[in-house]
Amino acid sequence: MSRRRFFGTAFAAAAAAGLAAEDHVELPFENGGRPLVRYPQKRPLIRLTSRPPQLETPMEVFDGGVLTPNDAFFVRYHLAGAPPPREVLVPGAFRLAVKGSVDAVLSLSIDDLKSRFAAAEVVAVNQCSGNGRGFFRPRVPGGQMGNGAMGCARWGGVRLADVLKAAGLRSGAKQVLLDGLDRPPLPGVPDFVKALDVEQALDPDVLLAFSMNGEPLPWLNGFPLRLVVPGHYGTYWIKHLHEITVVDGEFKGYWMDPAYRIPDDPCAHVEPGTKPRHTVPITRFNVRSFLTSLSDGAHVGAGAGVRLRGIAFDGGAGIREVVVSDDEGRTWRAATLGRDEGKFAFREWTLDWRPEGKGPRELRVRAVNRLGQTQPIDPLWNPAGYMRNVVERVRVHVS
Ligand SMILES: Nc1nc2c(c(=O)[nH]1)N[C@H]1C(S)=C(S)[C@@H](COP(=O)(O)O)O[C@H]1N2
Ligand SMILES: [Mo]
Repeated sequence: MSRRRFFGTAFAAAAAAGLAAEDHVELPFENGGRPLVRYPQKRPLIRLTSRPPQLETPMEVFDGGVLTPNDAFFVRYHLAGAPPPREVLVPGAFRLAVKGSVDAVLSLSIDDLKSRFAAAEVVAVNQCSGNGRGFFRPRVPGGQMGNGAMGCARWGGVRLADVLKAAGLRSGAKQVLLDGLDRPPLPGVPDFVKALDVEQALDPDVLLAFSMNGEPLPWLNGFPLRLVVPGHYGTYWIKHLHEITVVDGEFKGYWMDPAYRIPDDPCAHVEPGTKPRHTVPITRFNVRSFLTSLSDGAHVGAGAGVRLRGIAFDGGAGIREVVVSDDEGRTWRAATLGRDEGKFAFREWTLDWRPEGKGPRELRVRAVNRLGQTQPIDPLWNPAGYMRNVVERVRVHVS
């Protein structure tokens, strides 16, 4: 069976009946029940919606190393018709167009990208702006995700800057618009198009990626080509990228304004229940850290030592320190940081813990980046449920 047929039938089957529900998880908030569902090229993942497919990674996957396996990587789409039609899966037919305020319009196949531009690679976290939205109190509208809308991969491709230079930016060029092959299901629904300022688009860290952890991109993560904007929220990481348009003005499309905007405040927050007076487009990740080796409710033997393990990341400064508390934040101990895979990657941390006494314990983990930025003890709130980065707490039972 051809690749194309395989995807077609597998999707039809999964979509038709919500089939292949293998199990069920309860995310720790109201209405947090979710099926674990298997999609093409994916192991069973936590399904938020089926049209379009939106899948979360179970937390225990992050305990397996700093690179999230492709088959466990989360999936997020906006338009009900996504992923785009399976014609996309014919790599020979695929072309990336570069047009607008450029000297030469380009039409590039994946092979053109590979042969005409220098290879580039980055290990980087992709995280949805709404990762952890389900925990917001008061609750906010939008996909009620736990913390599984994130992942870290080794992305391979070419630099967006090199492709833009090959096209030749005209002097008035101000923004670069990025569009994927998914199309609105109805007229009037705005196409998912994002904009980067030219300076940002020319940043050598920004890639047009065709590989993920050494394999072609999975279908649901943007095959055959996606944008990778290290340190920036997933909303900019356009999947199935097929059109780059350079414009002289500021793009005002729906997905830049009013969508994906945060309060214009250093911590992107407002008083719970209120609206921000001014907003700006969301950009970089704030600092986050997680304990991955123990889940809420886990039992730990008294007297025995246990090695705690987890991950931390930020928007590209890099992680300086991770500290852990087992006494409601009165005292903190520094964890040992694992191998540095680069400033955009998950950073592993470990700490040997010997709990004293028996009974319930709460473990808290907090990271500090190289700019001295850290995580709030109490959650910050904004009406879109973006950028959650509170110090996470895991309750365990020592017995
Ligand atoms: N074409 C396309 N690209 C897209 C989106 C989309 O809806 N369509 N969603 C974006 C959002 S909001 C996120 S969080 C990331 C998620 O990437 P992933 O599905 O590979 O995990 O894709 C981004 N790229
Ligand atoms: Mo997102």
